[in-house]
Amino acid sequence: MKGMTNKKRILSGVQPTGDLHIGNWLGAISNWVALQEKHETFLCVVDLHAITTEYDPKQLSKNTLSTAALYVACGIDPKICSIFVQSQISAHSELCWILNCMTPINWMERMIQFKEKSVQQGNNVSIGLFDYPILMAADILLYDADYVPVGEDQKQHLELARDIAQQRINAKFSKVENILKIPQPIIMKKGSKIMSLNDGSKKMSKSDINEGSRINLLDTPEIITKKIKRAKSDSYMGMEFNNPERPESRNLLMIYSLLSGKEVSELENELSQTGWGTFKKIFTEQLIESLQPIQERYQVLINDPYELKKILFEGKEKAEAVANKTLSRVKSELGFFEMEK
Ligand code: AQP
Repeated sequence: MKGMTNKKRILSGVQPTGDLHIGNWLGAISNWVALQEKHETFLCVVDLHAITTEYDPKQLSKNTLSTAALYVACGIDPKICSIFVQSQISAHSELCWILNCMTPINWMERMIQFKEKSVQQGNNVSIGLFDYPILMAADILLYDADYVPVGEDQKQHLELARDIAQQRINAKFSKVENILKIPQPIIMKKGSKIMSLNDGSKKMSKSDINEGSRINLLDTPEIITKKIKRAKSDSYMGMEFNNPERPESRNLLMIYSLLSGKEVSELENELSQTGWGTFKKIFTEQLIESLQPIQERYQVLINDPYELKKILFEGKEKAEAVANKTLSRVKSELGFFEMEK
């Protein structure tokens, strides 16, 4: 199970389901950036997950490339991380099938994200959406990941991956050594759940039908200004973090703190007498300033398809070698026929 280096290994990814928003960045990608130097990092664009809900085939490939370009634009260094596309490595689907057959259906019926997303979709819910957490377990377990940096919303899925690996594979089939490594979540305290701009009690999400509910990483300054102007506020004076009646104030303060590098307590003092109108102006300026370098780097890379594809090719080569090795180990331990022993 040893990796190519002594560094602990990380695996994470984002679905190319649309434009990435500041929740994906502050909750997930910025953590990858902070961890990449000290870890062996595998980052995938999880396009097989992206077809679990209604999608446009004309956009899938484009969104996949743009998601990968945004990883780099946000500070992921392709020289030290392997960036790859999930569907390019068939071991993900194959391990998913094996884990499907090992997982009790009642474990799946508890999954909150499925319950929430299936309500939105009415009669169109696919088996793929139900199976999403098992595919995610396969993604993680294939790489013998030590850590999985994700936002709060993915914590339950990670627990499921741990349970499948431990209880349904290792406990049942291991002979001497454990077959699968048990991964740990890394969920940062700050930014682990960025909320919608329209409703501070609801997660910011790519699939929210209301475009004004989120700030996308590629939104222009004009769009950002408009969205923040329309963002939900309240009738209180001054900005507060811990008042349960003010989830919108809490959310924007959290985002502002992450972008400016200032502590929330410091901001609360600074802004205790500031009204929403003034705060929204300061907030908008900060947001535009923080996103500008990401947008500039993105434009360079997206206009250089040769470089982008080279990054994804090299990432695939490294990732596939690791994934195939794990899959062979699992198949062998689970009793599948092998051509050569
Ligand atoms: N609002 C959020 N706050 C903090 N972290 C977030 N993440 C997503 N939304 C927030 C984290 O981003 C990573 C990638 O997420 P994903 O695209 O794989 O799926 P998701 O969690 O379902 O994200 P979305 O934006 O809500 O996408 P859709 O609407 O397509 O389902 C994960 O680490 C996630 O925790």
